[in-house]
Amino acid sequence: MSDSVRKYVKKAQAVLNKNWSGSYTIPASSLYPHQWNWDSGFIAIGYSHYDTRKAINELTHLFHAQWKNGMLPQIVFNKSSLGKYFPEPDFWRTDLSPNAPDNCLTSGITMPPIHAVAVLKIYENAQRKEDVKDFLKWIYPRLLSYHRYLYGERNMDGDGLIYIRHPWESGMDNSPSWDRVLDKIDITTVTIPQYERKDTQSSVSADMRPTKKYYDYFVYLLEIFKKCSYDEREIAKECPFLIGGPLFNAILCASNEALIKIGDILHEPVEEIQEWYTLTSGAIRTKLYNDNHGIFDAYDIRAGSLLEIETSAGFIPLFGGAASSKQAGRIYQYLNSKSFCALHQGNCFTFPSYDTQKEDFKRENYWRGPVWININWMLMQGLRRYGFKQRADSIARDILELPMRFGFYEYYDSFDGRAYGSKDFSWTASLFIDTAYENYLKAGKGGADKVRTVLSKENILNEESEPSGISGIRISQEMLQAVRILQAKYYTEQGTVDYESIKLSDKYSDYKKIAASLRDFDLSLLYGEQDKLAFWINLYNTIVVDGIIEYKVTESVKEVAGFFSKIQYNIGGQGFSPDDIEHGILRKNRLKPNRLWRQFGLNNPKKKFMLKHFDPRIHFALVCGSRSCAPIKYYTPENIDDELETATKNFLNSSEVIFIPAENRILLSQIFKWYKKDFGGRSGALKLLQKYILDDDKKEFIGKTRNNIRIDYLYYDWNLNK
Ligand code: 2M8
Repeated sequence: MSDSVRKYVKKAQAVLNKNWSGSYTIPASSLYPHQWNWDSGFIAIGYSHYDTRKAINELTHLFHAQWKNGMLPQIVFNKSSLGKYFPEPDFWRTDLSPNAPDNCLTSGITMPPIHAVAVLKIYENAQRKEDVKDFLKWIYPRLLSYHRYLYGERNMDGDGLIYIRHPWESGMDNSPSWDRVLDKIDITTVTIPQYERKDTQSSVSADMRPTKKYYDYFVYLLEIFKKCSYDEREIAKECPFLIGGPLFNAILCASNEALIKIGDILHEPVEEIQEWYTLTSGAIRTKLYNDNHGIFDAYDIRAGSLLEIETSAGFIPLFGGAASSKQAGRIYQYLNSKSFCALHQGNCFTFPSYDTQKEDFKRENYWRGPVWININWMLMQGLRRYGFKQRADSIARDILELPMRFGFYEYYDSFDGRAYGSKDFSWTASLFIDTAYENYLKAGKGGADKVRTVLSKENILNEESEPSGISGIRISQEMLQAVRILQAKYYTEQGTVDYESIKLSDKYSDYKKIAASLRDFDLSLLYGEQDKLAFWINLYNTIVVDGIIEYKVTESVKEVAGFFSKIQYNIGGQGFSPDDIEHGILRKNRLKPNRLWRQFGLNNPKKKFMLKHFDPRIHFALVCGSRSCAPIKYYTPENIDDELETATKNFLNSSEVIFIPAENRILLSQIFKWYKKDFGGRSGALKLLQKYILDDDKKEFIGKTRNNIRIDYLYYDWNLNK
């Protein structure tokens, strides 16, 4: 991990320390002085990377307040902080319920059930698994009882679509999703008790908080709960707000999956949980998906209809694996539009909480537009899960960049990233830590550094197959055609490679035959510079794929020592390795990083194949089989110039470039360190950035600060680009 990211991980840890009460972590001192339900789940995930004990304490404290019917309350009140928040226990009156816990003060509603996901993370990230086993045994039945409560008490039709009965239960309290339902409630004929809000008196501007009208509805719903003594059946009859939403249910799916894994670790039967997963994911797919706009909506149970409101919640089914692949494709299209910040769109920071094109989109008002880190974090994982790598990476960058630029705040402006809401917000800090570890620090944990095979001599990969029988220039044409077919079928749109499927396909055998024909290919037949550029770039990318398959690489090319220098294709009687192609031919024999000799020695006959011109944009097109490389693409001789422009633009606007203007600092991919000279040194790199970066503010920043910018380098993730 780069030192800068590490430094910010420390700052994030300081935020969590500041908010640590002794046995749990408050969300933020300005607005939220007690323990919050899903906040603690997210917070424990951050701790799991560096303080297992605290992660365990966080959830233990929360689950000590679990209700007797299994409900996990939204807030656990700290008796010594009473008087700073509304509503507090005197207003909730949970003592009216026989289910309320005996020794804790809590609210009478719940929140999205992220906790099993957090528990599994604690286990997975623990250095010593045995230290966590007791906790796992303690919390497993409690998690089960929480989920059983949801399936028993909040499952109106028994179809697994779990409902919430208050906007606060959604976690996205002020979301426009609820307006229509709340606006229908007639409160003119009922008396709303006197209450005094504390949130509008805090350091956070009242404009960013819900309006009085909506607070009246919130309070009104609480009155119903009290009238029903928190009896779920009574509430279900009385409450006008009963919603089966995509966020809550998708999180429940993810937690069911985690619970199954925890059950397996503890050798417990998990059939019941599997059934829950099937039910809820099915209900999301069939009941909540709205093909009209390609997103998941919330379902208003009272009205029996979908609430067609385009919020970030509608994308989260990807996180729980609940979307079908067709639905995921549609969602992805919508996500990749101006509405939710298309990839590399102007100044837009992903991922707004509400469609930016709607008239009532609000930049500053919480849950009505700004970017939230926890939603980003879930979407990032959902996108990865469905193979949308590039988009997931760009969200990872925003998760890191927003707090690094603007501080660990509650939420951020989608257009200029300005920070809003509470300062020093805990889940922003903890999910920053998780993202930093998962994307930078821990990268390589899957064996990226373990050498399994040592290649001590040249290994020709196109020696075994029978050649296809073609000859002359057709060999290179057919070769490109075969690569194009492989890319169309097995390179994802996001630039990752489906190695497992390629290996078994006929197309790969066809490709191998054509690769075998290269043995008789006369390279002097390649004439124009464009043709050569496209030929060599495509060949480099494909020999890497071929080598990965041949050597059964599972986690990283680093498993095979000598990968880039010893695997070769025999072309016209001479062996060409990826290093020959990159450092010899394409880089015109410039030095390879950390090596003192040139790829082609004085009398090396391959020298004559070096390109006439060196184009630094090749660094954004060559794919070394790793996550930090550019996404893999096929390059055409006719359009190679435009294609290299696009590849460069994509790479420079991806998570491999992070701006921290407050510190006059930019974090760049290691590629810029290794190939500093190729880019014309520091000033060349800055010029390149200024040319290709899309965000106007960042362009201006480079222009103004050029001489004082400090450049640091990000961790290079060598895990396989699968
Ligand atoms: C916000 O909600 C609380 C009520 O639960 C509030 O506005 O007072 C939401 O952002 C919610 O998702 C979050 O858990 C809570 C504490 O961070 O604040």
